[in-house]
Amino acid sequence: MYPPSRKDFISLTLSDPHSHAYNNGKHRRQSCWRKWKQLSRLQRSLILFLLALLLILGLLSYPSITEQWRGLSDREDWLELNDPELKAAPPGVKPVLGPAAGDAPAPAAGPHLEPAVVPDAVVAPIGPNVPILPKPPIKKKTFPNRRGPPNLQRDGNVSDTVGGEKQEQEAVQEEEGEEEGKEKKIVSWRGAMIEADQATEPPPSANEKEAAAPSAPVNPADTVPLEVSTGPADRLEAVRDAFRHAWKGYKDHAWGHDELKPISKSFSEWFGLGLTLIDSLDTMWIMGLKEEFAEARRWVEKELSFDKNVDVNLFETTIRILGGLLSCYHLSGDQLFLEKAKDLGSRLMPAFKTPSKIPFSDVNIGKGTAHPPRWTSDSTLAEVTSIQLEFRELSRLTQEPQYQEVVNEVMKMVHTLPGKHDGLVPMFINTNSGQFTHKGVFTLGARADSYYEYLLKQWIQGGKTEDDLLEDYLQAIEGVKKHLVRKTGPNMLTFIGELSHNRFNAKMDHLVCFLPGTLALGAHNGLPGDHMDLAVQLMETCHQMYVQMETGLSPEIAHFSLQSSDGRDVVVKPADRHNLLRPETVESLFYMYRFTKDTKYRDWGWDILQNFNKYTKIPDGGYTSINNVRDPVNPGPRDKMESFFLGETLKYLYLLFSDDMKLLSLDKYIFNTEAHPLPIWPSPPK
Ligand code: DMJ
Repeated sequence: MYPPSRKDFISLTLSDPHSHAYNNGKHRRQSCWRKWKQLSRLQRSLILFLLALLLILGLLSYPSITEQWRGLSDREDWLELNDPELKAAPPGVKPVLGPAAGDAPAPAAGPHLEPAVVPDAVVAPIGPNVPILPKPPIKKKTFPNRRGPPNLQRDGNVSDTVGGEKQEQEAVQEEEGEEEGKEKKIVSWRGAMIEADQATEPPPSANEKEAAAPSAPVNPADTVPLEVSTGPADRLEAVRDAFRHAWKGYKDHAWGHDELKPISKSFSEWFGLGLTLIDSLDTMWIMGLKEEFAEARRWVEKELSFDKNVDVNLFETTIRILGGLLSCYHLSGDQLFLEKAKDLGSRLMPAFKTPSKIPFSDVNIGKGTAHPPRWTSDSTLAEVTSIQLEFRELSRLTQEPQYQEVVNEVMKMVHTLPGKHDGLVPMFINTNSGQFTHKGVFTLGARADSYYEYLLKQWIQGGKTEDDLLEDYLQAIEGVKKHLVRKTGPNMLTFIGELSHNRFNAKMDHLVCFLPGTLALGAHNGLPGDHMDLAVQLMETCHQMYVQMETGLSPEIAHFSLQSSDGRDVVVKPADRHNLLRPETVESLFYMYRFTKDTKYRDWGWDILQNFNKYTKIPDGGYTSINNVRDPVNPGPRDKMESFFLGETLKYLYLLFSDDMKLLSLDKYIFNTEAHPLPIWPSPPK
């Protein structure tokens, strides 16, 4: 519910409509002064206040202008630091940079904490094997929690922004430094930038048209020079190296904290629970990084405490921490992880104490209280329907039914709820009424994605016996095919768009690239063959989202051209050009390779890894999100390494290159939405 709009106002008359027109300047000045003196004190103060505000706004906009200029000079710096000849290189062509130096295993020295110090400039060592990243963007504002309020959509396509939500949206835009993004409303959610305008089939802008060359799907070799293809063993070792490098940054500068800021060599906290460390544990186990695993385990044993007065997000904590702990317990058999999982699980339970039994988004794990976000009593649909694998498993392991009961109740409610559209679900659900809200917008991207994923995976987890889950999944995929699947005009690439109040929007989040993998997993488990056909087509599209970019890395959001005259298939809006090191495409590549053995999927994954190494690797340790996948010269490092880069992206790459098909067999394990493997149950749920 929103507060009623305020009706009180102050009327201010700045000119007298009946006054004469003046043609004498002095007279005009005197008259202005007289009028000024006639104003009440309140009116004068108000005018002065407005003038001061305008001045401040003017001053604030100054840095963004200078920053544009600075961006250009950064580009020059980069070129000068390297080879002058490079200046002549055509756009999009970047020198091949080999693996960075300093890839050695993490040093034996113990972890240490460092205060957050942001250097003015990052000067990378110069050498043939060291990628040089440009200076980090200068942040104008910092935000305590970038996973801000959701973008509520009412009455059509434009999101309503209320009070603090609007301020936060604007500030997020400022933080991203994407001046062009201001033309639309965007918010951050689970790290994603989400566009408010949901229902257009936008023709490319004049500039985009100009830039778009009519093309067949791009061959990666045409856009980004790649190293000579290597065998599976080398590739496995390359992923291990990448992990060690990421871990080194985390260990050196963020040990025990949530996320590494690799450029400023500091860290950021989200929940204060060592998020990256826990998210990474099973990856280390799988990669055989024993020393690293042992050291991290010691931290879990000695330092990790959930008895903390801290608000955590139920969904993120469940998929990353609870899922990570449960997975480690299964892989290592170490009771410590189960004990920690039990402790956390019980502390998350207050989230379910709501009038509708639809859980609140946030829980204070120390106080045992829960609440919705400040701006709404809604929960996000994907969040309340993507915690089931973990809670159900916790019940099975502990023989305590309450965990499984609360999450099964949510699924039961959603199963029967009105407001679905051929199996597609709205993005929000109210914690008081238990009804869908903001109906009419349907996406497979942010806020709905893992609902679909968990329908299938719960069905598989429970031994394929829970018919409601299968029914909902099959219906949803039919809904996807009917309403959301389209082909691009230029090269007939199949993509998944969005539906907003019956209008189709040719927009696809990178998050949607989980779908090829999920469809393939369904087909592998006996679901219709056309699911696999769709998976193959979508996998190609997700691949194209990478190779059609100058860095060979996908943007956060792609728009697709529907007209054959449009030239390019994939169009990226300025505000969507960032890459957060997300896993969805490599996740799907892993499934596709396991089920088809087509080596092209491995090659595509290999290209992605190399491009992460070229454009996101920080010489001293760690990888960073970047601002612009279309600018290989200045990709714009963001100074943040998401925990899912270690928990998911590198793990799926490793599994993609591994020849050991028994390593986490997909007939024995299902991966939660954060890539933490959990066993498929030997017997159906009670
Ligand atoms: C992860 O936390 C999970 O994969 C989630 O389901 C979606 N977003 C991120 C990765 O992109």
